Amino acid sequence: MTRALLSVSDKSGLIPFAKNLVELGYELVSTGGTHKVLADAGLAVISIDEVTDFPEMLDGRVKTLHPRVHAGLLARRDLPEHMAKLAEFDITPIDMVVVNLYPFKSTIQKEGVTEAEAIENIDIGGPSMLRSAAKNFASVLPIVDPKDYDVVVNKLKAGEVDREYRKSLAAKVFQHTASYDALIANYLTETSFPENLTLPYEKFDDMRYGENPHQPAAAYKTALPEAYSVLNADILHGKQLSYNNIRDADAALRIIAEYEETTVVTVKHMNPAGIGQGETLEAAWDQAFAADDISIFGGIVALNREVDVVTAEKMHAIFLEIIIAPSFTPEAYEILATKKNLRLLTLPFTTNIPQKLEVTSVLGGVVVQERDLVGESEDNFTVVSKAQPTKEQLQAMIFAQKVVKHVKSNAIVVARNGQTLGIGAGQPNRIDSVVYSIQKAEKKPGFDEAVLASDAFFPMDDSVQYAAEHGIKAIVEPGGSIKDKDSIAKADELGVVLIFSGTRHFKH
Ligand code: 93A
Repeated sequence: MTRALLSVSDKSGLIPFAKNLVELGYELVSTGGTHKVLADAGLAVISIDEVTDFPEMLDGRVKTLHPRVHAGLLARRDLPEHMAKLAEFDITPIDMVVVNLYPFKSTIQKEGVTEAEAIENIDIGGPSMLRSAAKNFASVLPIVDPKDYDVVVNKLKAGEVDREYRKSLAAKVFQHTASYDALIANYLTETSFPENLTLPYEKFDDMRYGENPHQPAAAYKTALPEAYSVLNADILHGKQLSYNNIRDADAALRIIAEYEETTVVTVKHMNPAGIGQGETLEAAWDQAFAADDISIFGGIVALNREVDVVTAEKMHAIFLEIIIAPSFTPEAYEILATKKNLRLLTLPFTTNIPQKLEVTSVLGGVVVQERDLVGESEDNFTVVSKAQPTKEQLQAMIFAQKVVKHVKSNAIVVARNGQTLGIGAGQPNRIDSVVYSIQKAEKKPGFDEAVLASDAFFPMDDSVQYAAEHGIKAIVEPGGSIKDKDSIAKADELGVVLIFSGTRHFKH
């Protein structure tokens, strides 16, 4: 007779599955709680203590950790010595293990959970059985996911469970136990950068493709979800998000989290295209759109207030990929949803992004660092020029500093308070970004109020010179170059304000 051992915390789908197993000729063995559910459903089920000849003990910490269980799982059916050993000790082989684990994840997500409670929810016996069964997948079926019950039953009814499928079940077990252990390791780990990086991620979605159509791709979300994440947004309308969509929307969410004020952010290729603020959302949109009315096409828009009809009508007039906001009024939604492919996403916004590790791939490894969450404040500014800033210039500098940290280096942002006017991104030398951003900005109304922010120091005085000669009256940069004094002298010579922020914001 074939034997299945069932020991599950998540009892969904258990009874119909067990009934099918009985019909297929399986004898059922089970642990305390699972045994009760099966027996109450009228199924014949052997209790685990009858198999081990030992009672469950230590508050259930030891129920299945026994050679009668593990030898029954691990014996190689193709080796006569193994089978003889089972016979010698009167051990019945176990042909299927159905186990899902103590709910460690949901336990640590509970408000106010104690360490003792978390530790009690570390499953030891369950992963052990799963691993034994998975190692012996040639002969034993390891089932960790209730979603697999039906497929298993269908395959058994058809008479054969092919090796490929068995192997996939085993792989799933080791993925699952590895991820489970990773969560435990992270919960217990107090250092930022442990000996082994254990990052539990769960499939969010398979993508049609990655950055380009010839690159297969998928998205994963952290096993402990982050509330403020594009992977946690509700997709109200439109087709599946693409790989590039997810990254661009993420960039937009990071930028808009800088601002309490009513703000609209547009993003292209992970750089801000335009950012605008206003008394109303419509006014903020007008500013963001005017900031760069070309790049916005096919872009991603994030807005930090409920989208109203007037703003929706204006956005409806142009081609956009994604609009993400805390909410849409029903009328605004109706207008925007007439476009089949436009994605409308909602997410509760925050200005408080938690400090976590950021992971970036390199060939042969990853580099990890904490997020750049340094707040921008006048308190950190040092005026190094003779010319003193006005209050408006200081406000514009704070606004621009919050943008520049999200622009690919070398990053230059020309802005007035509440509106970007020109953004120079990703140039391998700083002066090119300076030239580009000013050329974009100088045609715009409001340029006379413009300040310039740089993500890193000026290696020589050419940036200050170009900016001052082209109408910029105030500049903020981190400072720290050995040639700072040249830039300061140039600022004084040309009568512009130069401020050192003290904080570099490279983004490579
Ligand atoms: O405390 S344990 O680590 N010790 C064990 O020997 C053991 N065996 C199974 N937890 C153990 N289990 C787990 O019990 C299973 O992984 C499953 O999650 C749970 C099922 O218990 P019950 O059948 O009593 O509801």
